[in-house]
Amino acid sequence: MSGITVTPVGYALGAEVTGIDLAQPMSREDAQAVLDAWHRHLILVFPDQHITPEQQIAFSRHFGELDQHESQPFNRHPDHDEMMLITNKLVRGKPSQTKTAGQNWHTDLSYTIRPAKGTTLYCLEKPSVGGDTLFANMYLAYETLSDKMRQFLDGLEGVHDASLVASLDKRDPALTAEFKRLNPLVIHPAVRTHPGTGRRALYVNQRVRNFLGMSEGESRAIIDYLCDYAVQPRFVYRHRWRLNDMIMWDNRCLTHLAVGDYDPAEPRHMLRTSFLGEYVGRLLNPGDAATAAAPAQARDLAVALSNAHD
Ligand SMILES: O=C(O)CCC(=O)C(=O)O
Ligand SMILES: [Fe+2]
Repeated sequence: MSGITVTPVGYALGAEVTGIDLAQPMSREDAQAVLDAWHRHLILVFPDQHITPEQQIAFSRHFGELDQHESQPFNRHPDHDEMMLITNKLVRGKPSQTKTAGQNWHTDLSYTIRPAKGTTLYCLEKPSVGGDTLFANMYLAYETLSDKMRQFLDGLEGVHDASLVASLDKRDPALTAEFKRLNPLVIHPAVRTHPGTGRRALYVNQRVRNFLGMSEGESRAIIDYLCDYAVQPRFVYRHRWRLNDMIMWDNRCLTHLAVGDYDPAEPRHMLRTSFLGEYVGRLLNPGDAATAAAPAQARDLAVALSNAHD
């Protein structure tokens, strides 16, 4: 039996998990209990963890194959391709490329053909106040829309555009150009069924340029409406970081945002891993396969799917 305790910290989503030391190998029972809690609460907070990058990677591997970040020319961990630095500190003596990462509502790596199903983020340094992260429950967003709106959305696909990632203009221009080249336009369903829970969730965020078959003008009004609707306060959990918090969220059924509410002169330093999800995406233009960054199997599948839809 698992010895973990799960305590909800938000009504819409979020729970704290105690009674587990992530520096130790995880038992099968604990891994199952964490997975069940994750499916129920969407974001889990493990307070007061003292772990190395290797231990964070080992924990993450319980939940899926790890993204090697082929799509990310920015801030990979120097020793581990499975890890990214989300930091405002200098990286190898240079300004960090992720100091304003995540500052629009998004779900991780949705501009790739096999987006991350989950992400872990571990807090090693934090500002004296603020630097919070918001999370919104996309099941609730979908389930509370009208029947007509849900029927409309059920048939739609969104075009996800990496150039809509927040504050790319603040990053190194050469790396940003490479990032865009590696991440051509990708299509995902506007509503996804979560394989672990069977529930349907809205999969539209501020990185969607338009819906397939609709103009950008037509799409814009609907995307803006849905993005506003999905993040209303009753659907949101606000995470106020404590040092050594390790958190884990589900990108298939929530959207999140780094608020940026802190003094940039103070360090904020986090380590992140992402676990690969289902094969849901395909390239808008199959010709982009030559440059698209993705595990080979995902790329082959995306090209096959794109051709099938031509
Ligand atoms: O730094 C944060 O609060 C979150 C950044 C983010 O969106 C991410 O790491 O996926
Ligand atoms: Fe993110």
